Amino acid sequence: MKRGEESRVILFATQNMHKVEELRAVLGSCGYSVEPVDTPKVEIQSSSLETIAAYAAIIAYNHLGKPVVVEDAGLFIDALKGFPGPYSSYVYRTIGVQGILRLLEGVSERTAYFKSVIAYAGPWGVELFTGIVRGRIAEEARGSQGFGFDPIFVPEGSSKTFAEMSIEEKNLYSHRARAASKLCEWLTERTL
Ligand code: ITT
Repeated sequence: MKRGEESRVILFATQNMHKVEELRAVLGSCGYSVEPVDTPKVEIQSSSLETIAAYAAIIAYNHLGKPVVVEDAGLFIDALKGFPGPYSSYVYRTIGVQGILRLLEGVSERTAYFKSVIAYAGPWGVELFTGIVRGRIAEEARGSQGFGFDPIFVPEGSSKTFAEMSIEEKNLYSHRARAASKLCEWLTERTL
């Protein structure tokens, strides 16, 4: 690695390689590479994704001793008053996509949004970058790409679910890509 290159690598504490690929595509376009690191992501209980992500990033930074990104995301369904929101990971592992479809059986108000909070911790403290995409929950699961609730989420402006899109297409809409673009702007400003 050449001098200076190290600062162009963003370490990302996650177990989810789909998230890594999505962030790579965005940060690559502003000159940064993304490397997953196997640091424990400690998730405190909170109803705020910002709080969960900020704590997790600070703990990961203290553990690793190097600047590190953590991301926390969730699906907020209007008819369910924002459920599963910050509990999305647990709900996905328990009732899953089919469970959400069952909860919405006969419900015509199917609007929802995904929210992503990227927390970047380092000697500067912790910076937060958020992104939201509004859309609706499909009547049935469609597509095989992506992860989590992608097969049932249709973003505004498309008729496809995220699971029917390539990473590049999902990134045109996604909460994570929007948060990552803000991180890109911040990184670019700091290196000017
Ligand atoms: P980490 O290792 O980064 O924690 P994770 O998959 O557990 O990976 P989260 O804790 O942020 O991620 O959990 C968010 C859950 O919300 C995730 O398990 C998915 O079910 C769902 N989710 C978040 N973003 C999503 C996306 O872009 N597409 C589909 N589902 C998503």
